[in-house]
Amino acid sequence: MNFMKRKISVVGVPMWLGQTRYGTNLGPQGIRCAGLMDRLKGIGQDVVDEGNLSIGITGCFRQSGENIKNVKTLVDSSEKLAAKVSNIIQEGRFPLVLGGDHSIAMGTLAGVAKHYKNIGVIWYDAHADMNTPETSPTGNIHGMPLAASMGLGHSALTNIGGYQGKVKPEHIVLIGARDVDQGEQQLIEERNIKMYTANDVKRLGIEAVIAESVRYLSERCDGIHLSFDVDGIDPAEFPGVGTPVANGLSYKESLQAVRLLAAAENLISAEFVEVNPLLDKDDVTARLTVNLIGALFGETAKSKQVQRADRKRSAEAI
Ligand code: 4U7
Ligand code: MN
Ligand code: MN
Ligand code: MN
Repeated sequence: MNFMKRKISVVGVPMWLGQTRYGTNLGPQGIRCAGLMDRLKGIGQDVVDEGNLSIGITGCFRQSGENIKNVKTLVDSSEKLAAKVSNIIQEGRFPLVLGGDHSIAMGTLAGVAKHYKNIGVIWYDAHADMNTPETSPTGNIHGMPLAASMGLGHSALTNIGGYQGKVKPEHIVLIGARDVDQGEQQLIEERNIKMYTANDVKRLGIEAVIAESVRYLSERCDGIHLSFDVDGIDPAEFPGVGTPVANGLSYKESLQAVRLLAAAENLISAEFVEVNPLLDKDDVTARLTVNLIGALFGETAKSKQVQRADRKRSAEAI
């Protein structure tokens, strides 16, 4: 399988206030410590680690009178991330954003959408993340980023980046959904949003789902963003997540999904979110996430073997 050589800039976003469980802020370091940079360099990608975004979380929860938590912190950090992502694209590089909880997608998309009029989004997730303060059962912003990016919900969120409507409903594909709230379901139906539930994937096969998704988005969009929430994968295999939902996609299916996306010339940006090292078991979620990211950028089982042999040789040389 061919893969794209890209100039990748990694940026970590140590955010956890989009939900209530401390630990997703440690996601970027967890993923790095599981070997991300060496793996991407090992397959010959030009990759730079730009470090973590400094988002200055000072307090804990802030709940206003509305059903939405920590708005100000989230808006400030999303503005920073939007500017960072926009700069990376300006420099001709590919933004690879490491979360952090999924609220960070508002910032990523605000940055990417400055450069692309019609971004296509693959939202790989157990959830639809299309709540608004009116529909949200929790008030947690990590359940709202896709609605906000479509221009729906709290005005502080929809205006991130200084403009509204980063993504059009017909340019979204949900993959792996299996815990969709009532208001979200209504929105999906009203706006005719394309969705492959976890059951659809089992029925159709992941190859067909990715092929159809890429075809659908390529016909309509000028680039594809991958927003990969690791809770899309079954919690038996990916335990290090804050909102686990049973009957998920398998790791094997997910690896196949990103392998297929590695060949997509119109993939313009990606984020991997919701890894919580404090809830993980023996770092398995972080380590397998690195496998997924490696595969998205062209790593194959064979290239991993070659790297292991290289490492062994250089260890012996010392
Ligand atoms: B994630 C939830 F109610 N829908 O809005 C909500 F079930 O980024 C969960 O996908 C959201 O992990 C999960 O709080 C957000 C809940
Ligand atoms: Mn999510
Ligand atoms: Mn989720
Ligand atoms: Mn839920």
